[in-house]
Amino acid sequence: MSTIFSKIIAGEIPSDQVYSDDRCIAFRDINPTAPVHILVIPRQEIAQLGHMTEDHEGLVGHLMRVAGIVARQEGYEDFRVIINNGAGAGQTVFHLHLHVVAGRTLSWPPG
Ligand code: DGP
Repeated sequence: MSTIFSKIIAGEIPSDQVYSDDRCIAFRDINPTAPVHILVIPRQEIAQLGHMTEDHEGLVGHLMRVAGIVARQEGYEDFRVIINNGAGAGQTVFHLHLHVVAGRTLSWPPG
């Protein structure tokens, strides 16, 4: 099922895009939790990490590499990547996305 992120990929809803290639896009989260809070999403619709198949391994590896690219682009070598899988884990948009968070002290464990 399509989500608001499909509309962002299609350009039907504006976003503050910071990266784009043939497999994914990255844009600033509308509700940032840190000075840098970027979402990296595949162009392909995959609802959540737990629905990944072996066929998606290359794509998801690419998303991870792009997380590093966008963090460095923002001037940060230290950053955190978060994937919420399922409503119980805080997922609200069911189109796979990596949160890339940087620019403040990040405590551990996360909430
Ligand atoms: P999650 O809770 O892991 O599913 O994260 C979804 C994130 O998506 C949340 O941090 C807010 C962000 N978000 C939701 N709708 C929009 C939107 O229309 N534009 C942008 N830029 N971010 C959105």
